[in-house]
Amino acid sequence: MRTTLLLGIGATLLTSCTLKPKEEKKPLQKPNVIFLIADDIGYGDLSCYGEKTIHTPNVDKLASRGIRFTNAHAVAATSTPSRYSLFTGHYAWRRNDTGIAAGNAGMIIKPEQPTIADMFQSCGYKTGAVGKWHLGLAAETGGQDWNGFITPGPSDIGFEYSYIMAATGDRVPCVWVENQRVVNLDPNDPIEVSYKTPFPGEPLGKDHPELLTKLKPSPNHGHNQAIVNGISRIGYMKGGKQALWEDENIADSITMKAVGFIEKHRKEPFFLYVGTNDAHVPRWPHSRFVGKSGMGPRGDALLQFDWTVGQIMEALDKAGISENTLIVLSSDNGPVVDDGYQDQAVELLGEHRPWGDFRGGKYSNFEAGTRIPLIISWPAVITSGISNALVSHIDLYASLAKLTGQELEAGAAIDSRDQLATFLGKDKKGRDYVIESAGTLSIYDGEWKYIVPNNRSAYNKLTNTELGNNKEDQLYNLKKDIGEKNNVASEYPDIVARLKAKLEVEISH
Ligand code: NG6
Ligand code: CA
Repeated sequence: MRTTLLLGIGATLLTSCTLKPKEEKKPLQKPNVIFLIADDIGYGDLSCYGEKTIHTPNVDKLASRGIRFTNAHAVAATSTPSRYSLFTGHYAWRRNDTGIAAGNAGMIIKPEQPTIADMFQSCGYKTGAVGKWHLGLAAETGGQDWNGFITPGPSDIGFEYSYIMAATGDRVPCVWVENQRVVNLDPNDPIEVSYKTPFPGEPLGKDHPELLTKLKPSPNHGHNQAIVNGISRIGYMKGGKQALWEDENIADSITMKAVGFIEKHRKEPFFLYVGTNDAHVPRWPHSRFVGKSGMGPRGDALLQFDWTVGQIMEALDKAGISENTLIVLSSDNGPVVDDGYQDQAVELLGEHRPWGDFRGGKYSNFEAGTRIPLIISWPAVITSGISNALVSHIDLYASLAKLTGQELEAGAAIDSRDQLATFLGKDKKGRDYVIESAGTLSIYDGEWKYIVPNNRSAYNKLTNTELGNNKEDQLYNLKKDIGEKNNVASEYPDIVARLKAKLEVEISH
């Protein structure tokens, strides 16, 4: 089976986009594929993207071996819809239930819906998901058996192995779930989770600030419910004391499991999704990073992310599989400084601009919400460089299906287009346009960006983010006005009409 597929791959590569191995060595084996998806890391948070204030040497090394995209877009400005779209090749905004998921949300991707992991699995890859999940577990909200086998779960949507946090670092349950069972659970101390009702006798952050020994929530942000490791969270939780994660070990745990997966499967093609936590709140990096950035926990967490990248690259080198491993490094959405805890991110930011030259940030329709770093490296095939091509996460599914020679099954990845040549640096243009979402939709064609009018608030006072909402049409020329300062919709009604028409065609699909 493997041999046939291998021949298929070679043929696909050569016929579909006239790619060849850089040097005429042996025929290409199917590449391993790793998605390394950071959480809330912005365009300006990695030194290879030009900001001078933070130093991320491992990411920069990866970029120097691969292609660094300057015009790459996530589908959404928050995690759940962004990751949903990445995994399914289906725009999250087509559904009304893909907003930020609670820690006890039911599976957002239903087992019958094809995913990129299914696609890899069906062509013989070993598949794994490690780290942040945030796509729900079990058939319905609140339906998880936290003390038994949690099903359906990652294995039902293509991930043979999984080691995940159910939602986010700031949402209960604060435990690792490995192959759909809570790790280290003491059966005599069962876990209970609720997003509605507190558990009698369990202290809450809002009543017990003296128990918040690590981080206190920012005023008015919530995050003042269950207390785990001296940090209050969103949601209520009881029990499972032995299973609780230590926040400072989250990056180590994710990295160790990712490296373990690589070692175990080094002799067979694999697809590994690694969702890191780091810059997402609560930011509590390991002590070896503390104080190293001069920017407090957020900056230190960026260094921690860089360390994870380095560890993964080193594991690939040690396993002798660096050359033929395709790494996609990106972020789920743009950056945010104060996202709910008093961690001094605002006070210590200094000159650092996590959003680069862009306006807005996480949650925003302005560019910084969804303009994300993207680096793709595959030393055996890709010639390194920078690409200004317009690309979106949505196309990774169809493009990697093309790479592996797979036909998309009926109904799979309906919004995903084959952009393999662009992702591999051969095509410099990319998509005609991308669609972004943050409560409303935007369409951007590489020059003009149109944001659909809406009645939502223009500003998120909690996070200090300009959200890009407006009752009027908004049109920006990003070639001349990268910071989206001048709304020129009234001057260019024809361009507004053209972009609106394109968007409507997409919406009606
Ligand atoms: C928000 C949280 C924020 C963060 C976000 C999810 C409040 C006030 N803010 O609702 O702290 O958890 O959800 O972030 O609750 S994401 O990157 O996972 O989408
Ligand atoms: Ca995120």
